[in-house]
Amino acid sequence: MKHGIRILVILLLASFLAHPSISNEPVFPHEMPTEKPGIPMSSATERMFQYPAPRVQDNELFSQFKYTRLKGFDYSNGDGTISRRDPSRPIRVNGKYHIWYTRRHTKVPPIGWDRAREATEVVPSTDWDLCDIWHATSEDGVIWEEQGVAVSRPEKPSPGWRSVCTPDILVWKGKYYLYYQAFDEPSGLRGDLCPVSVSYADSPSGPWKHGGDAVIPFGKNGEWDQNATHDPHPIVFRGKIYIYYKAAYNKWPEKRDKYAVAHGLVMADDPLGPFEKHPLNPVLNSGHETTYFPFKEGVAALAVKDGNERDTMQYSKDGVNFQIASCLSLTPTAAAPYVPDAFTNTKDGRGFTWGLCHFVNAGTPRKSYSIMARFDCDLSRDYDEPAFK
Ligand code: AAL
Repeated sequence: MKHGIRILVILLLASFLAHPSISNEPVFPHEMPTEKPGIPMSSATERMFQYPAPRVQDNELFSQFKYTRLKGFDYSNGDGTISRRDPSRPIRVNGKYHIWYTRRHTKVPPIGWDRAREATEVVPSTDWDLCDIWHATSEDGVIWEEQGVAVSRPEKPSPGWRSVCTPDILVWKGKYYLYYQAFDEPSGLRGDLCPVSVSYADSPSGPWKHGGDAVIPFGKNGEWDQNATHDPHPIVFRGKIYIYYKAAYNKWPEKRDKYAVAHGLVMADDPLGPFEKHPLNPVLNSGHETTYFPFKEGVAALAVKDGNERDTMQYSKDGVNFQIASCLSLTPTAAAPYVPDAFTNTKDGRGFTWGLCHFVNAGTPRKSYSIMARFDCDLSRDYDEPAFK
């Protein structure tokens, strides 16, 4: 018995001496300090000081997302011949929300990018092949009324004759500008290596006038955006038009195993250009689509799908140097939030509580199509109620 007690005492003493946390060093304060304290810290604790304040658990750039099915859109019983995807951010004009989106209505569903060579003028390769840009309105963001085509494919060989898709909206000096991808070949061949066109109108209901092609120019040979500028996403920041865009490099067809995405920034004083590329491009290293919004004095970005930093919210004071602000899950794909101050040149961005997104492959592999949905969240500084109770 005595022998046992002696062994216990020796063991306790040994563990006390070996344990580095039992020391006279100050421990980390109970309240998260605003300044980094000069005490030894673990990597995880040290990293907390790289996040924008407040650094507590209730990070205002964190949210969960709740999804709601939209009403008012017909999908031809899900036979894959009608698809809606890549919605623009909703804007509110005269008491109604307006959106624009990629709409495909073909006699047959897409045959797949790997069979793109078999695509014809009526047979689509991918979901966004042979599409036009449509317009819908809503009073509550859930029940939508499809208004008809806003920008249709121009005559061959004008840019976009094969497909126009993936629009987003800018409101600038009382006029409306739609930026979108313009395909000259089926997606899956060299069609995806396409630039951005612009159309403009005096009213959200159009008519839309063609305003230019290749407004976000490709990079020089060897540059990351040398053959695609996709997903144009305009905001007004520091008095200028900032358009964030994506380039998917090594996209189809040759080097799918080396596929990567990044986002760049172009800036202009005139919505029709010329747009100047930011010298630090690319500014985001992840995210299949683009979602940027004014937040506080800077810009926040949602990186969803694709890349090492997928499913993160990022923040930058200058719209250029982004850092991870939070990690998210079940994020909205192709997120298009309703951001009331997206175009007001705010210096105190408020965020958002809802928006639209899309779900791809809503049908079976042979009857593939996409649907749009609504998401709700609490990424607004003016909204204290959590979206989930
Ligand atoms: C979308 C967008 C672009 C791509 C394709 C259609 O979600 O990223 O528009 O080209 O997928």
